[in-house]
This record gives sequence, structure tokens and C-alpha cells, in this order.
Amino acid sequence: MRVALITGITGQDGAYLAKFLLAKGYQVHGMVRRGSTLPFERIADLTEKITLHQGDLLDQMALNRLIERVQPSEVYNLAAQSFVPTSFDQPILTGEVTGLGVTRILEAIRTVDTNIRFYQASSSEMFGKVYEEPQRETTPFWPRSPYGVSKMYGHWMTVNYRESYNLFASSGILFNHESPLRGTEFVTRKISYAVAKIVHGQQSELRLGNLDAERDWGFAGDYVEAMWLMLQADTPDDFVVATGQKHTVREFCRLAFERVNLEWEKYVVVDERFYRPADVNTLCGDPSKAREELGWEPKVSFEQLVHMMVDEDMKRVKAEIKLAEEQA
Ligand code: NDP
Ligand code: GDR
Repeated sequence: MRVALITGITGQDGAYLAKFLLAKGYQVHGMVRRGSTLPFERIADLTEKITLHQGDLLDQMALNRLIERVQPSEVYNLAAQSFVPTSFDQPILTGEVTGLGVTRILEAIRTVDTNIRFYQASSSEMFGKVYEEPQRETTPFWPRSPYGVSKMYGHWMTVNYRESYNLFASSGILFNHESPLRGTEFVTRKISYAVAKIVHGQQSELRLGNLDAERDWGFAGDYVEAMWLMLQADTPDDFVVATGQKHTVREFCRLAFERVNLEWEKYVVVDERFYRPADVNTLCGDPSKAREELGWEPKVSFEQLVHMMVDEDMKRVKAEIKLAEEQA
């Protein structure tokens, strides 16, 4: 039986990947951080089917022991401090987790079993101030945040361990991917959740930052398949995973409000507090290599994604209101 270990299993991608690998017949293990509460809501329906282990990308010995105990055939490193604004406030922590954390897990694999296949969650944020459009595997990096810089370090360490120790280590340069499980601080989910709250009279306006920012947004459920395909290939490599189409934050707002027959201009307020010290203004990826070499294609369109997120948040807000009424 194939055994997968996922770090960051409680995050958006971790939840989709765990479900995907279970359906493929894998035994799935996840690394989780201890907290004073149990924040495992995204994988609540999977807990009977997966095995969770405590661990942290900050703790080398715990990582070594974890890999020794689980004996995975594949490791997916999805754990990170992944929110760009937080990386400006906590650059050292972000570097420790999102950057050095990758080296720690690579070291654990190198120490315990060099046959383990490794996936690193690299990011389009590494392109930052873009040199060319669309961005491909060969486009030079110019990250614009401590998060992007940390991801770039982790990316090159993955390449380096592949070249130095012959590890099967692949890096997916994934562009923004979203879903109803996206954290509510990221702009897409912030919008879809606000739309649902506005419809239900729980919120009157939506405060956002840079409406002109352009992103290549895809669906997380499609993107976890690309991660898996990378580890099934004959040789390890780096792949851009994207849709090849970009849209502005403004367009996302328009479509999301239109879904519930509202005009976005009546509710969205630009608030400078949500501007970043340095922003990435535009990103658009070229997924040709993933298509040609992995046979990967995105299935969900931008419009379908926006509708899916708004529809799910409408149901969620309705359920939240019902629960609050029952408890009152
Ligand atoms: P999330 O922010 O939803 O999840 C991050 C995960 O990392 C959580 O499970 C979190 O655990 C865990 N984590 C954070 N710090 C540590 C730590 N010190 N030790 C162990 N685990 C930790 O991210 P996504 O699911 O959206 O993204 C998955 C990965 O892909 C991340 O590395 C992200 O940077 C990268 N990425 C994401 C893209 C996207 O558009 N979603 C695009 C490109 C790359 P906890 O629940 O305890 O906080
Ligand atoms: P990003 O995602 O920084 O691309 O990183 P996010 O959704 O946070 O921002 C996208 C763009 O929207 C603009 N924006 C706002 N963003 C947020 N969060 N809140 C706002 O109110 C707001 N208003 C405008 C931002 O300025 C930005 O330009 C995500 C993360 O998942 C990373 O971990 C991942 O690596 C990259 O995507 C690819």
C-alpha cells in the first residue's frame, strides 16, 4: 500500500489532497501542530480515515522521528506560514517555517530514507515583480514579500537536494488556487463570505485593498491532482501549475456580487490598511509543461469558481444564523 505523509494537512490544500489520496487507495498520514483548541475543521469528515501525528516544521528531531515512524513513500510539504501580509509582520517566523522548514524536512528524508518522493509547495509569489508574461518554469524570480523570499529559498533547496543527493524532489510552482475551504483572510474568500453576510444582513460593507491586482486563480481541487502527478512522473522536476488566465480583484468582486443580484460598487470600500508594503500587481502562469509532461489540465473555470465559493458561503452563513438562533 502506498503511504503518504502530508504536512499542512489542516490547511486548504491539505484537506483536498488527503481526500484525493484516500480515493486513490493511499494510507494517509498528516502532521498537525498542537493547539489549545482543535482547529481541524477542514478535515473533520476524514479523521476516521487518516492518521494524525503531532509535529512542527520548526522541530528537526520531531520531523526525523515522524518520517521514521510513518515510513512514507511520498511526502507532500504543504505546511507554511502562507499569508503574505503576515510575512511582513513576522518575517523571521515566516523564514523559519516557510523557508528553513523545507530544509528540515529534506534533511529528515535524507537521514531516514532517500527513496522517499518529495513534493514542495512552491509559489507564483516567487515571480513577484514579473519579468515576462505568462510566467513559466524558466522565468527569473523577483519575490516581493518575506513570504515570497522564503518560498524561493525552499524552492532552491528542493532543487539542490535533488541535484546533490539524487532525491526524487519535485517543486510545484502553483499559482493562486481557491475553494470554499480557503481561509477567510485571503481576498477571494473574504469577498465570497462577505457577499453571503451582506445578503443575510450580517454585514453592510466590504473593505478591500488593491482592487487592480491581477491573479491567475484556479480551483484547489484541480491543483492537488497536479501535486500527485508530479510524484508519479519518471523523473523529478519543477512545474508551473496555473490556468493561463488572469483577472483583477475588481472582476472577482463583480462576479461574486452579481451571483446574488447585487452591484459590487454599492458595498466595496477601498481601505488603505489592506495595501501591502510591496505588492505583486500581476501574475499569469503558463501551464504548458504540466499539460504536456503530466497530462494535467484545470477543469473548473474562473466563473465556476466564483459561483462555487459564493454558493457555499451562502449555505454556510445560513447555517451559522440557524445555529445562533437555536442557541439563543
Ligand atoms: P493554508 O494556510 O491553508 O495551510 C497552511 C498549513 O500549514 C496549515 O495546515 C497550518 O497548520 C500549517 N502550518 C503552519 N505553520 C506550521 C508549522 N510551523 N509547522 C507545521 N505546520 C504548519 O495554506 P494552503 O493550503 O492554501 O497552501 C498549502 C501550501 O501551498 C502552503 O505552503 C502555501 O504557501 C502554498 N501555496 C499555496 C497557494 C494557494 O493559492 N493556496 C499557491 C502557491 C503555494 P495550522 O492549521 O495549525 O495553522
Ligand atoms: P496572495 O493572495 O497574496 O496572492 O497569496 P491574497 O488573496 O491574500 O491576495 C491577492 C491579491 O489581492 C489583493 N487584495 C487583498 N488581499 C487580501 N488578502 N485582502 C484584501 O482585503 C485585499 N484587497 C486586495 C492583494 O493585495 C493581492 O495583490 C496567495 C497565498 O495563498 C500564498 O500562500 C500563495 O503562495 C499565493 O497566493 C500564490
